[in-house]
Amino acid sequence: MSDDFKRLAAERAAEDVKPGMKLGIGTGSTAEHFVRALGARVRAGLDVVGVPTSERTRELAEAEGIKLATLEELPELDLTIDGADEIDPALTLVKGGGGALLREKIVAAASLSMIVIADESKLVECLGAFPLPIEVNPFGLGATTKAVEACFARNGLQGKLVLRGGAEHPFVTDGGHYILDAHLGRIADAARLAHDLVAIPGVVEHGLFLGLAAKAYVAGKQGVTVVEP
Ligand code: ABF
Repeated sequence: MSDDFKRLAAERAAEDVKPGMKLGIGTGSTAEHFVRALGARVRAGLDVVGVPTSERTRELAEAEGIKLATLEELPELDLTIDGADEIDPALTLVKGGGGALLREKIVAAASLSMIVIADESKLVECLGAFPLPIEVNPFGLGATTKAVEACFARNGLQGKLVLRGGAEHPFVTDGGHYILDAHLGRIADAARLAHDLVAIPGVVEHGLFLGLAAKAYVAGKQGVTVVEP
């Protein structure tokens, strides 16, 4: 059922794409529904160009016949469509469950607007139940881990940090980094935590997206609703 909702939200977003748009194309199963819906419109004659946020999305978009470019070629985009792991009432997001948060945030920040697509399970009153992905440089992982734990303590947060994939075979992002998943449970002050995390040498990026999403199409039993801050 939730996959049907993801598809509904994605198809609603695909209706917002106008001819000539330069698009940021997200990552994850909901974004994949968007790629398929966009591909159908492209094959029906819609002329757009997209910048994918992951190698996975690039492969899928190419298979759908969507014209692609790099962010170097198109440094200013009109609209990014992407999924999320959590969406709070202010449209602050937790993203990165799919491991693509760095390119997703760079592409979203290069876009005039961002629309989030999701099923209703992603809506939360307070962020944090979903583990917060923190992308880190593999160099000095131990020191960076300790610095992130100290940052949590300063923010009054209790959280277990788990290296995604495990020490033997850690998950490696498209950018060649590792991901620490922070099981915080509740993030009361996302802005303060975001500010403190990026100050840590070794932290490349984190999955808190603040002030980037203009609105969200959220699908559930009642159909698609528009969520705006
Ligand atoms: C991606 O979509 C990630 O940032 C986020 O984790 C994921 C959501 O996954 P799904 O759409 O598969 O629920 O943008």
